[in-house]
Amino acid sequence: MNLTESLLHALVDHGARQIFGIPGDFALPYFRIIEQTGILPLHTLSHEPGVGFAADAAARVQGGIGVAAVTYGAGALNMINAVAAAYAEKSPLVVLSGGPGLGESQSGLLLHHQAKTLDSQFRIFQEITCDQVRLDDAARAPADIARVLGNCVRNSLPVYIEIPRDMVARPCAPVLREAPRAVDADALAACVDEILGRLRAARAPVLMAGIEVRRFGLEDKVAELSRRLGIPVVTSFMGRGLLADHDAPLMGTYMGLAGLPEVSALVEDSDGLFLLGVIISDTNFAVSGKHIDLRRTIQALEARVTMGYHTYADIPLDALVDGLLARVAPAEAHFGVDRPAFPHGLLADEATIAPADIACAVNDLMAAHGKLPIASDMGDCLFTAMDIEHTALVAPGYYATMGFGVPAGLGVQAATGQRPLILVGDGAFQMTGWELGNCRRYGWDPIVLLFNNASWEMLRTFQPESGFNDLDDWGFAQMAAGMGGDGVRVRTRAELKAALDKAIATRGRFQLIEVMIPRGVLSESLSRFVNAVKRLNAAKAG
Ligand code: S1T
Ligand code: MG
Repeated sequence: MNLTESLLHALVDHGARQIFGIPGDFALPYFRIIEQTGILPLHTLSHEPGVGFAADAAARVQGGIGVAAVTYGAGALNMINAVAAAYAEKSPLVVLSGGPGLGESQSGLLLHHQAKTLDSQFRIFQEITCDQVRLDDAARAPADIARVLGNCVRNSLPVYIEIPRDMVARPCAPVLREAPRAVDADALAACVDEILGRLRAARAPVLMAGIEVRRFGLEDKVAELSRRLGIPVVTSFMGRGLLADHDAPLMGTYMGLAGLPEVSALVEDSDGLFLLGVIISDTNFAVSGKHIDLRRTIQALEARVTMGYHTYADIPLDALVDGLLARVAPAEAHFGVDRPAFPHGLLADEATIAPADIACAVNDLMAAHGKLPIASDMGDCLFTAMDIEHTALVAPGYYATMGFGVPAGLGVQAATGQRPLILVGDGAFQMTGWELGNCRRYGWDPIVLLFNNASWEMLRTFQPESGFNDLDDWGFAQMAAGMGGDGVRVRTRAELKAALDKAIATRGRFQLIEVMIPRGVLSESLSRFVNAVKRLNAAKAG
């Protein structure tokens, strides 16, 4: 077995199901082995940001690790934003980069694709990954790979593996996966006892599920735990889509002043808020109507559990959930909640289209044809997703980068085989929408709802006086055919409904529905979010 084969088998062993990538001369040797061995299917895309977003989304939906394979310098450095997004949102992404061979790195010549020094790339990736290795010693490689991939899975964070191009075919032993780390049973028992004591003493306990519940594959167990505890569940903004297909007492998504008042009140009035895998970020908590005293909450994140002024260390989320389930008997009665209703029944008339109409049309579509997993970009399309029925959702809800939506949708279909619905604004589509041109090669056929308000509208809501937020009319729908899909531009609600009915009935080609939205017409969630931010800023300014 050679070093690349050993690495590929280790990736499969740690939960990889495919590789997304773009080669280069520093990467051709290891790409050749990827293609020849077929150990993992390879999907090449058109631009490295898309490679990173697709691999990230695949990791999020399949519950394993995502793999983004690139060349040295121009390739890897082109993907930094996507890897940073994966780091911020705790997605277990493995970056494979080709690199200079030992001989050439000692040639005394400056090499093409190098930035400052030959180590610059390695150092840059140290800032956005939890572990890194350069495979320049075949004897050490199996242990190094085991350590790095073990950290990727254990922390649910990106890692970086550089493969010098003169090492790819070196004989190499197989990688032995690291043994799982033991959890201190006494510490776990004390932690579980204290959590249950606090929840039982609370007048209004609430469980908030965050992204680590998905990252560590715990949705089934957390749904069961919420039923056993008999307490209402909400998701964080980033956790939207969690428990969508599970029988759990799910009230909705917490968005503070930007969200549904009944959900916000449940969280902000709780005296027993259990934050399970929730990132304490501004997008999750910045627009709270009432200040949430985090010292009175139970926070389980990054293998630590904090209550009051003390922290239990080394309590992985899966061990904590198992420990709680072991102590809470199955519920006798079914605990149901009155979940706020989502909009249905679009009026298919000649009125222009608002984001709320898109949510309504999608809810009608899913009611008639079954749920679709959603990949959303950043922009009002993501706020509109809050008015869509609970379904699997991948979105940059915290790091908030544009360009995620289309590549992420391709990653979802590659990973699950399910046809995704992609929500994307015109600004974000200008960045990575062209990855749709790769659908035909792989048989992917997403339905794409392009919110075209000819504007960076989110920015305009904060700074309406700036003319640079105006975007031109690119005519996206007309470009679909050339990329191997079908495109249609819709201006009325009747046209939107007809386009969706045709799209869902057409398989094998991506369906691009360019929805023309009058400038300044926002989703209700975004309107509430902007008003909340403005109110809070005004209050701070005194
Ligand atoms: N560049 C990247 C890669 N990500 C970003 N989030 C931004 C810039 C800043 C930014 C926003 S929202 C926004 C920009 C440029 C405009 C989005 O325009 P569009 O996709 O058309 O969506 P909509 O019209 O619904 O706003 C966030 C605040 O940082
Ligand atoms: Mg726009």
